[in-house]
Amino acid sequence: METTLTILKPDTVAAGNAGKVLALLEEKGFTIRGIKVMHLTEDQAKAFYAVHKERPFYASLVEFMTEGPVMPVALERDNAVAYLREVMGATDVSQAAEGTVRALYGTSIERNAIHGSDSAENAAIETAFFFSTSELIAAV
Ligand code: 3AN
Repeated sequence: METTLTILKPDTVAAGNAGKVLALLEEKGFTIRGIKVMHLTEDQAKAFYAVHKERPFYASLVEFMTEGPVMPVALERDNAVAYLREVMGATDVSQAAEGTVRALYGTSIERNAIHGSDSAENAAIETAFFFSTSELIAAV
């Protein structure tokens, strides 16, 4: 079993799609180890996406991620990191495969509904960014 970190982004929460996305993830075999709803501060959003700080879309991304509440979720499943990337779909919604979260609920390359860790190493870092050990159900 592996743990990965997703964030239901402000567009998903504001549109009332959080429950539908969580249901889809559960149908795909993910179980929830930790979940919260929070409104990211600018500093938190900047820190979370620090890897992108030189990119032209960084300021806009930080603004988007702080425009309303998000839901960070720690998810467990066999092959969780790679499989979540598959279930999420491509970054650019217009390229996302049918049935993926981004194809269903995203609206642009930026407002793309959901975040998912891109490696096991980042999954551990990103899970720890949002959850202390006591806030996570023990891994299987
Ligand atoms: P992914 O979320 O698919 O791993 P990343 O890590 O390259 O994609 O990008 C992080 C976030 O930055 C994306 N989820 C999206 O919201 C935003 N983003 C990525 N590329 C662009 C872009 N070209 N223009 C605007 N926003 C972007």
